[in-house]
Amino acid sequence: MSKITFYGNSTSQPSRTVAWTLKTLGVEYDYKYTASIKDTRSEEFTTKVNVFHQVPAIVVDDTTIVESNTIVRYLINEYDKDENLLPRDNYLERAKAEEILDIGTTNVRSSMMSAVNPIVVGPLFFGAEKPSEEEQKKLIEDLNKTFEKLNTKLGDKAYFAGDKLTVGDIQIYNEIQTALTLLQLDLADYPQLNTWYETVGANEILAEITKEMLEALAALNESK
Ligand SMILES: N[C@@H](CCC(=O)N[C@@H](CS)C(=O)NCC(=O)O)C(=O)O
Repeated sequence: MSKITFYGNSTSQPSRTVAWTLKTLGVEYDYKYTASIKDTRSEEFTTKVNVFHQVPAIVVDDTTIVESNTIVRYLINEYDKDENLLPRDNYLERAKAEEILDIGTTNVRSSMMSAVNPIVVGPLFFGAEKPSEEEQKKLIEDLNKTFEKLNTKLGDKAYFAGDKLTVGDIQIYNEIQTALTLLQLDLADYPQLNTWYETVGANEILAEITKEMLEALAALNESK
């Protein structure tokens, strides 16, 4: 079996998706806690792990892989023989599920970040000025449009790709969870999405990872 080293941290949404995949598949790995900015921009990390200074990253024996979706696809191809996290042999079913994974890191992530960065991350961690009340309202409205679209995309399905949880649900959950927590929002106006959010959040491994995120966030806030 290959030796896997995982670089990440629990406040990073895509790192949580990789952590969930490793734990759910029961893959053994060494964890190297890597703080965003402080560690990711260190010379050691950028020369040895990821020149783009981002987590998550995994090293499989001597090969480094970055980008959360590439990492989870690799882990699933290698270790998910029973097709628990993504369909394997039916390419159309696979594409339906992978589409959700990619929507998580493109549309959903950019929409969350467009609100979370200026309203919370910039002012809290980089001393940036907070946008005006009016600007904040507009950013939240844009975010709500994404929730509305996700609600429509979900329709009456239990999960985004159908009646089975796939790793794309986890990727989207982690992005939404960060936005709801940092911006103190809820999904009450999006009933299907709200039910989905509660169902996915009850996954035992995910709940444990989310708890770690909330603890890490509280510690970060205290240190400010
Ligand atoms: N598309 C990447 C996004 C990775 C990313 O944005 N990582 C952030 C943490 S969530 C990071 O490491 N930032 C540190 C930095 O920019 O130095 C993925 O899905 O893996």
